[in-house]
Amino acid sequence: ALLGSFSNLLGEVDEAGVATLTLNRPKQLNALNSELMGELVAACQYLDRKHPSARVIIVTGSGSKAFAAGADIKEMSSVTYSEAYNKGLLDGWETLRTIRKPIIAAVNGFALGGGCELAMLADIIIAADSASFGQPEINLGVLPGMGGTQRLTRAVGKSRAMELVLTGDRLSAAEAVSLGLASRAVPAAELMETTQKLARRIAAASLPVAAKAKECVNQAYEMTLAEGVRFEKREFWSCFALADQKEGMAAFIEKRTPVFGDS
Ligand code: CO8
Repeated sequence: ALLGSFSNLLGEVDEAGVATLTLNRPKQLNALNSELMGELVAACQYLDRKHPSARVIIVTGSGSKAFAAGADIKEMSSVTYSEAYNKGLLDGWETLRTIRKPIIAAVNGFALGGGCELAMLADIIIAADSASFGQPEINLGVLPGMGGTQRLTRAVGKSRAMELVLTGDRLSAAEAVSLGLASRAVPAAELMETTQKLARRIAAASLPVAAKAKECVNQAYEMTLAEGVRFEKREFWSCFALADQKEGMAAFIEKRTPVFGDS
């Protein structure tokens, strides 16, 4: 079913609970203006907390050329420091961190600047072989401002991140996979099918357990190992408060497919 009406976004949810949000400014290579940010964040919040059946969110770009070629340079070009600071220019993107359902970025073409940072805000990146990742902000007289200096460094290590951020050079899909930035690269024509297949597998899990597992993995970037392991242990123990734990283990023992009720 179609999801709302947006100016910069297409949204739908299928029977399996897989929501697809498509950045829809193809003529501007899906450049991320503030209106698009507002719509994407609101759509994700709605899918996360209020939609009756959405279980996994796919974010992709319309057209074959770009996932997103960055924040909208035309919108930003005349912004002053005080406006950026006082209005919190583009800081709404961090709200995506509060989304509990898994988010998969299906990267078709350019994922540059804010586009690369948006992909890294997702939980899993699947890249079309046409994908190209980079942080070209240095060439515009700015630096990555949507988490790029932090998430790229955690994804590919300091030396490579430093090179990418200081030169604006791009990574191919194959390089992104070999560095661990993306989990796989697939032929462009198979990108959505592969991503939907993965999303449907994730959608079959117990929703609260998938959300807990996602939160635990993300805590690996926030905590020391000792704190992270303690966090994980408590979340693991808390699974035993769910009927889905009983169902999952009973189904294994009875050699059948589990039917999770999300409770
Ligand atoms: N913003 C606005 N418009 C864009 C953008 C963009 N980021 N990227 C492309 N467009 C527009 C172009 O202006 C052009 O429009 P028009 O036809 O009206 O001239 C149209 O999209 C097509 O683009 P091109 O003609 O340039 O297409 P090419 O195939 O020749 O080139 C490229 C494709 C290489 C992707 C090229 O468009 C490009 O270099 N784009 C800019 C990439 C970039 O520098 N991105 C970083 C932006 S800065 C950023 O993201 C900062 C994020 C942090 C901010 C957060 C603050 C908190």
